[in-house]
Amino acid sequence: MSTRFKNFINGRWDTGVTTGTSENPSDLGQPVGDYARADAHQTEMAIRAAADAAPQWALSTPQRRFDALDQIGAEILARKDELGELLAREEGKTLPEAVGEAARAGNIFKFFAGEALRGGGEKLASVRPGVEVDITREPVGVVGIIAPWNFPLAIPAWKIAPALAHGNTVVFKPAELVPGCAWALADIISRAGLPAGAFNLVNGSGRQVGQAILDSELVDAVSFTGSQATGAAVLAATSKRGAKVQLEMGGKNPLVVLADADLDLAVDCALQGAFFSTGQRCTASSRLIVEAAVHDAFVAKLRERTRALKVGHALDKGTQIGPVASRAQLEQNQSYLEIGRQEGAEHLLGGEQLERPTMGHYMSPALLLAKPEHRIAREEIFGPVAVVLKADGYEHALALANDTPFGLCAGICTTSLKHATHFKRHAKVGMVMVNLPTAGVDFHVPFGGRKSSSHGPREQGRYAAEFYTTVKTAYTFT
Ligand code: TXE
Repeated sequence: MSTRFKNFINGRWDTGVTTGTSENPSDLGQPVGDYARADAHQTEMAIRAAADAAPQWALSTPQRRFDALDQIGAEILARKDELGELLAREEGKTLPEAVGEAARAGNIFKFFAGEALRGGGEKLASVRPGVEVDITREPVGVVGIIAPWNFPLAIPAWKIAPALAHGNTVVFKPAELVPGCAWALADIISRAGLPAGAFNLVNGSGRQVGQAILDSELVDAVSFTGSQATGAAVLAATSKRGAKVQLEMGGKNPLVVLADADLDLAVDCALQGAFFSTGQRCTASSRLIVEAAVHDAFVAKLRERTRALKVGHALDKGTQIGPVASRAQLEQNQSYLEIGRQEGAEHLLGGEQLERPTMGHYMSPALLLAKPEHRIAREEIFGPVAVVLKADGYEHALALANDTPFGLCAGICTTSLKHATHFKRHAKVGMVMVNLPTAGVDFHVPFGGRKSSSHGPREQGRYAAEFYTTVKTAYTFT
């Protein structure tokens, strides 16, 4: 098989130093394609190209940046079905989820096309006579973007689009599981009229490509989404040399169900939040905290609905839960189920590895009754595994919800305005949902968390400017 998914460095498509294969987790017999893997040296060439292009792109007109991003967004939207199919084959989420993600990526580029025009600044009177003060935002420079595999179009889009919109140049390193999606995005970006080097795609390992981005003095800022362990390494490396850094590192998101909730709505929220996208979302509702009065009724309903979910090939009509994205992730899910059993959690259903007509990483969604101190109730599993915790009442539920090192998202199902309002105020997270699953966010508003979930300014929406620009204050005496 010839290398289909190449790197894009300094305006040219390049082979790597080695070749990797992108698997199809629904059908291991039908790989998606071969891809070029770069080493540290090739990564440095991409970084140099981005640094050389930075002054020109920083001074480009807002119209030029608008046109480029608008064109990218329009093409993604026009081809969302085809891109969605590629995404479903490569990452394993169902076709409707994948097409929805492609559309989100297109909308993100469209939104940031508008942001290029809305730049602006402030003019203030000085405290000194005859002096004027201008406050403007300037690009940061070269941005290194290190992305995970679980949203292979949307997450790169919500990092690349604001970077370019605000006049930065980009070196993008995708996760190794999803080079096809990265290539498709780069292919579209390559035709948008950017100067050579303004956008670069470099596939390869975190150890080589990722590390070269972190260590380069030419990279002014790094935006990372991935695991906590890698996030800590990214923070250490970038802090050492004083680069700007933004980290998104997942969650253990609580969904509180109070006794006054609409129980069917609450079960819907739990089912969607915990298991859709095979539970591989940083915003997944992985801790279901249920008030004692409705605990048994809620668990019984959720159990029935979970049992009925159809696990299958990502492209099959009727599949609700696609395969787990990789063997390593499947093994991690299985090992957490074993840890749960050893800790004394009550395994209610699911977690079996399933056989389907094609060989893939299929696993049924799992539900367990756990205690707050269990590891399965504290650590991010990142699979179709949810735990139920029992709460005595609202105050106890809130305390359990906040009893976690993470702080990305929290949800509550209730018909009480008083409790909903209190929860919005007191949940120690970056995002709160009322009568909605914890997963499922808009593309035009800030995204991010607190505590171990996030570090640095928010992503997405107007707030993205905090990371992708630096503020300049200019004084003029006239
Ligand atoms: O993540 P990594 P992986 C969690 C989830 C999952 C686990 C492992 O629990 O099971 O992480 O997934 C790059 N320097 N999440 O291995 O390693 C890497 O190549 C620079 C949750 O995919 O964090 C990839 O591009 N970069 C999360 C990116 O970092 C390095 C989403 C993320 O990979 C690097 C993904 C290094 N030394 C995983 N090492 C969420 N909650 O959204 C790796 N990378």
